[in-house]
Amino acid sequence: MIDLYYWPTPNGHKITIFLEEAGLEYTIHPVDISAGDQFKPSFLAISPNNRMPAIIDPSPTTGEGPFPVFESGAILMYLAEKTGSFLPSDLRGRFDVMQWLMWQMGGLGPMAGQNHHFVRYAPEPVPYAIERYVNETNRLYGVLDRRLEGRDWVADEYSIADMAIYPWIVPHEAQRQNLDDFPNLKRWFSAMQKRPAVIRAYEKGTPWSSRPAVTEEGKKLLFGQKAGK
Ligand SMILES: N[C@@H](CCC(=O)N[C@@H](CS)C(=O)NCC(=O)O)C(=O)O
Repeated sequence: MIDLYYWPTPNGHKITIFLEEAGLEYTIHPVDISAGDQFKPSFLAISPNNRMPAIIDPSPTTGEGPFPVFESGAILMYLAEKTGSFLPSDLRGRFDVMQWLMWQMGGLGPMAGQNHHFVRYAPEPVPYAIERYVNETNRLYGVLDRRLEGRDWVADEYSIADMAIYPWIVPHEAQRQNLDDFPNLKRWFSAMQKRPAVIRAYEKGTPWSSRPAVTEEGKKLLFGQKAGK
């Protein structure tokens, strides 16, 4: 039984998608990032970057006691290795997936994250920042659209790359992107939306996702962080 430290945000959804796809049993421990749960010492012991998601695998295949993992990309890689699924074992296939996972972790996630910040949460409009991150999100959508031309999934088979990318495309309207401009991406998005495991994963978040993602109090906690807190 995997312990999942989770809040229903794009990075959180990646992991419930994997767990549902793989049929692994898991317990959700909500980490209300608007209420400051991510700063609790018990959580920092698992995730020193005070970010969710994180997991603890109580029974890793090495058998050396519970194993904690933070960073959603690392969690996906860990779970893929543990289960032998959604990550090819041959070198080319493996790194075809890994490069798109890294593209999401280093590109789409951070850029769309800044897009969300300046479009939705900044206390006053900063036109330069909005244009910069909406444009960069648009460029990345274009890269993904070209990759998906003539293929069903981001790599040859459905993989952890699809699982990592999808939750960052779900808020495309809020990111000021129009999927009609990206026909291959739109087709892939629709196929992802229909997967039963993806539907179940999003349903798992509903007890918490009906609340506002970030409250006014939460904004102070989330957007004023410095070293030493
Ligand atoms: N690179 C990290 C990013 C995780 C992340 O940014 N999580 C956000 C929610 S999506 C969070 O926990 N924020 C809490 C905070 O900013 O204190 C990952 O992919 O796991």
